[in-house]
Order: sequence, then C-alpha cells, then structure tokens
Amino acid sequence: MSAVLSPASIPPSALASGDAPPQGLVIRPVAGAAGPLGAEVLGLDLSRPLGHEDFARIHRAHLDHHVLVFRDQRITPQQHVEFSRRFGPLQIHVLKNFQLVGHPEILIVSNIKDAAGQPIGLGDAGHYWHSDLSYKDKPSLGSLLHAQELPGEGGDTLFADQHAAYDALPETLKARIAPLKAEHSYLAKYEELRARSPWRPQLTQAQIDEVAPSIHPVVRTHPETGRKALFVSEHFTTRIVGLPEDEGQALLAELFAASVRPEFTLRHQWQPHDMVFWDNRSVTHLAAGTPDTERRKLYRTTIEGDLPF
Ligand SMILES: O=C(O)CCC(=O)C(=O)O
Repeated sequence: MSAVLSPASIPPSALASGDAPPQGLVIRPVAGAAGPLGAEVLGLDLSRPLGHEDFARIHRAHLDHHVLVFRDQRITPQQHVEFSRRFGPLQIHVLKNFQLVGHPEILIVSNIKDAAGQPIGLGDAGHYWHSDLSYKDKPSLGSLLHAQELPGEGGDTLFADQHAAYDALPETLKARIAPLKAEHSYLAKYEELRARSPWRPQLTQAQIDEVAPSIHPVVRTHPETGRKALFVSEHFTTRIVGLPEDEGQALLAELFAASVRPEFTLRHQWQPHDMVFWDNRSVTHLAAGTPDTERRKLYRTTIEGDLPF
C-alpha cells in the first residue's frame, strides 16, 4: 500500500530550513525486495543544505519504504544530528557511557575496545529483534545509523516489515489481538546480555528508573499512514496484559515468529559511509552479528515518536 502524505503531515521543522534548491536525488527501491521494504537514496549529499522539496521526498519515501539507505554520506556527527532533528526531538540512550563525546544524541554502536581494553560502544546492540526504545512511553519514530568503520565480513542488519507481518495474520488472530496490550521492558534481556557481554555496565538505580516499563497496543496504527503494524519484539516485550502467563507467552511466541517471516525481511549489507534511516513504527531490526576478529563502528541517533495507539 502506498503511504498517504498530506501537506499537513510535513513536519514544520522541514519548512524552517529555507529553500535550498533540489539536489536531483533519486529514490530507488531495493532490487528484489519483497514488497515496498527498503529504498536507496542516491545523489544526495547531507552535508549540503536540504531544501523543502528534497526533505518532503525523503519523508514520503521513508513512509513508503520504511528503511532508507543514504549512500556515501561523508557527514560530521553534527550534520548527522541536525538531519535527524528535522524529523523530531532526539532521544538520549540510557547507557550514557557510550555517547559520542560532545554529542550526547549519538550512541556509539561498536565492538571495538580502546587501548585500555574498554569497549568504546554498545557491542551487542540489536542482538535480538526489536523496535528501538519500545520500552519508553514514547517509543522512537526512527533511528539513523551511520557507518564509521565496517568489518571485512559480517555486520549486516536485518529489517522486518511489521505492516506486512500484521496483514498476513489469519483474521481470527487479528481479531484476538486487536484489543490486547503488552508490556515492554528495557530490563527484559539486560542481565542475560550482560552475562554474555560482561562489559555491559551494571545499571544504577537512576538508570533503572529512567527505563521503567511501558504498556503499548500489540497492534499499533502508524500515526502518519494509518497502517496497522505488529508492535511486539523478542527483545523488549515481556508479557500480554491481562492474560495468564502461559497463554500470554504462547501468544507472544506465535507473534514473534509471525513478525520475522523471511519473506517480510530485508538484509542490509553495509557499504562505506552508508547512513540507514528506519521507521521504528513500521519495522523491527536485528544485528546479524560480526566476527570477534573484525572491527565495526557506527553512530546512531534516535528520534522520539508518538504515544502508540
Ligand atoms: O548494529 C546494528 O546492525 C543494529 C544496531 C541496533 O540494533 C540498534 O542500534 O538498535
């Protein structure tokens, strides 16, 4: 389905940018992708001013394709932050030790350790399928991940289309989950990941308070396109509100499996200077993994979204 973008849905911040001339960008759907998932943005330089017309095309393509790959972006962290802010306020990750110095809005995603053997970033980000910050009352609208250093092998990122996953559910299951809500918790897998990656810091009480669980609909409606999407993930969704534990866990297992069917997924193989912008209201994602012998570093910004409904 093609997204509906009314003029009123163009964020006011887009209009504030002045009217830099169009750069002649090309939006090319990812070859061989099933459905609309994924498009490349070519011929655009995000280090140059971005006018209203180009912004509106990018915004529309983001709604239509859910994952945009901006090729060859030689931009500074500040330009990354400024482009991200065009879509809304940015969220600061609870693991403040992995912020980029001078840019608290940027989370370093990396398996690299410094000279003292300390990790410079979150090495196991995306180990489980998830939608970023779904444990917040206002989960993320979208995230922008910019490649800084890429491994010689591995390091792909997978995306799963949650509109397609929802649409493909049997009608009886759609009816069953329509009224349901689920809890999302940052802590759900934290200790398990920490046991495997001991460098994950023990959270302070202030950090635990910052990531108090949230309750969201199991099926959310995209606030800009009106499309329904599954909104549960193996990383953060802990239980279905109001269902007995066994029944809730069985239903979650069924929904997790339905949400990542291979025909609804896209594998992104990173190229140097790629910046990938995904819609957390439409997709879940997974880091496919990087061999320990390979170095990988990316910078991530995360845009605040709406209260899911
Ligand atoms: O590193 C990746 O490929 C994905 C990272 C991720 O899942 C995240 O930043 O939320």
